[in-house]
Amino acid sequence: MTIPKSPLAAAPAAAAPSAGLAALPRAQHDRMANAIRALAMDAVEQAKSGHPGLPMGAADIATVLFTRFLKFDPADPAWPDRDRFVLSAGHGSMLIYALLHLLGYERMTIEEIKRFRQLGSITPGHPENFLTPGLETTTGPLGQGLANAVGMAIAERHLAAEFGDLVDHFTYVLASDGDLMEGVSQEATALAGHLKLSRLIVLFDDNGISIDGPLSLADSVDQVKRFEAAGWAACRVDGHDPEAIAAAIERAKRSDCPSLIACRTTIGFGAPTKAGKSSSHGSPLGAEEIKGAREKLGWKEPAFEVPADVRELWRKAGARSQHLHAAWEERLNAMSPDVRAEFKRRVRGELPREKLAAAVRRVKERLAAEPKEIATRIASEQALEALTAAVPEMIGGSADLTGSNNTRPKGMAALAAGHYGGRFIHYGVREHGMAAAMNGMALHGGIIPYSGTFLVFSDYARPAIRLAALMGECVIHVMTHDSIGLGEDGPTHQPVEHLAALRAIPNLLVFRPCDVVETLECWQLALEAHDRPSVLALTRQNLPQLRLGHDEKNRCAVGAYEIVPAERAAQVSLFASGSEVAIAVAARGLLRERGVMARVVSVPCFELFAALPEAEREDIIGPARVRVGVEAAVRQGWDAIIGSSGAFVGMTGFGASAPYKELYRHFGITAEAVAKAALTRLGKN
Ligand SMILES: Cc1ncc(C[n+]2csc(CCOP(=O)(O)OP(=O)(O)O)c2C)c(N)n1
Ligand SMILES: [Mg+2]
Repeated sequence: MTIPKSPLAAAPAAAAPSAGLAALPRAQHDRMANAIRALAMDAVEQAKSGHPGLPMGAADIATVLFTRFLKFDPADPAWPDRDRFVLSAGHGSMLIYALLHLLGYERMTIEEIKRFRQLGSITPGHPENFLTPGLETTTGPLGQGLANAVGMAIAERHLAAEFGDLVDHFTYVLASDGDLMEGVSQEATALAGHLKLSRLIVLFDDNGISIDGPLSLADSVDQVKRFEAAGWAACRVDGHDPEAIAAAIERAKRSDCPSLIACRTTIGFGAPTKAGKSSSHGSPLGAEEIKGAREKLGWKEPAFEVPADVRELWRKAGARSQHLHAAWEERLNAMSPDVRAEFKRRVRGELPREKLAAAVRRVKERLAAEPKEIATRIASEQALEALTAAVPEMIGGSADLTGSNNTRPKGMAALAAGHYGGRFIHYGVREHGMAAAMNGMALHGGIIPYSGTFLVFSDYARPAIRLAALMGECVIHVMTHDSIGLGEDGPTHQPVEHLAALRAIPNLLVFRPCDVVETLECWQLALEAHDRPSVLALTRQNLPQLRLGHDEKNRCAVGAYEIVPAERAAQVSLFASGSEVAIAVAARGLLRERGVMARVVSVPCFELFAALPEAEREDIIGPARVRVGVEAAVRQGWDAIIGSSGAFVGMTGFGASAPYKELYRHFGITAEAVAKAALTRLGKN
């Protein structure tokens, strides 16, 4: 096969592999790679579904990487300083399952390989890191893994700036054509090039095939030029030539920028009639084809059997980094007790609880003494000043809306190329790449990433937010300008369905605080939710402080609570979130004038409320006959609180461009409208 030359491909290869990375005799390499191919063919065949093409095509790349470069220890998959390997092309899951099995990861038994894609196995269709020890992330939606890896590489540099050589590893990615076609790859790799993440190495499975057929049907990008334009080192190699792959990785490791190695491969390598064709991408090869492949590859063993010599070679590869692990433990033990304790705390993902509680208390006391009428985005900035000082693992950022999202507290230095100790990331206008990179930072460990954009653009970040929820990662999205209350920017910028859409994502916490105190409380809850992502929906416009006096308790923790009681037995319960709580409070006053007793319940978080035992929920909802919900958004989701017979004051379509007070009047989200809705239900209108 002729490999097109790029300028960088012509650069001299490393004279010799670095110490301890000895090349394998070619025959040994081939047998090791063929073990991956055979396990992949057999598992897919047994499952009657799956993707044999990628594992068979990329087996040589993986064999070189895992036997000569990757630093890892199967005995401790969570070793903090392991190199990260991300299989971004998650459909090729059998590649990583075969590797974990062959390398000696205890739980990846041959039985698990035989149960590929079955309920309860640790070998699901696409890799799920929360099921399978040894997986760094959950992949399948193309492009996400690559963008996660960018976040991992950021985390590595940041923690290295703080903890020195306790954090000193590479992040490798195996990406497919599909990964590179997805838009998120552009956002993430542009950021990686800009930040000069030289420890990020992407091995591109450049097989020229995707599901529909040859890539030429839909794509003609020169990926090497594309990555070079983004500040990467990029080259092409023959992806079935172990020495060429090794030399390219050696070069990449020495580069002062991130590297792309386009490895030209044949999908389904070894399959007699399906190799090089999309037919090997995503279905079992069939008994005949597998028989032919075994002959072609010289693999004589029956299904699922790995000969002892090959098993031995793989086990040796698995044990390769044990001395590096031991040396790392020694370095950790040589650290001062304070640094060691702090490092371990961060890695465990354990908050500095006392410092955090003290910070929250201080701000609450200040707000009790001096109430503030400010936008919740400003309240968030003020909360962040205290919280980021108490919680050093918080790394902030914004997708080019820093001044609007208020996510950069005073004095927080930028994290930039060569200045990785900074704690604020200018992500650029890249919401999707930002959210996916944040997932990678959280997955890396030692960091709680938070960021900012407008709530309406949560759609641009949604695929990554969904995966954070699936994986159970603590990432926090500050999303400001959360309703028509943003005013003049108009309906393109005014979210109406976004709260409902975000609340529909399982395991995601969506907070919409009503004032400065609730904002602080919601921040605290988001930080404490160590296994869930959060969105904080915040206002552009000022809101009165409704929570007056000092209250030690985090009232938002139950998701909904009575913020203003009725004077006597309530006939009406008014439920509202965020900026509409003040409207509900005003409506309560109007109803009082009409002799109707109403209470107001603030609902800062549907999910926490829904998690309460039924009796507690009933108690908060209360016995009042009439229930009215108020939120400047669509009704969807509110029936769980107000019932299908409840009244709802909100939006039924898109917003409009005008000063916000006018918009609230125009769309009828006013105290008068709320009072009227209640009176109508009481038959008093
Ligand atoms: C976001 C997203 N869109 C679509 C898919 C469905 N899908 C799985 S693999 C694939 C493309 C296959 O081509 P390639 O990435 O080159 O992988 P190869 O066939 O070479 O292994 C597609 C469209 C997906 N997994 N993720
Ligand atoms: Mg492909």
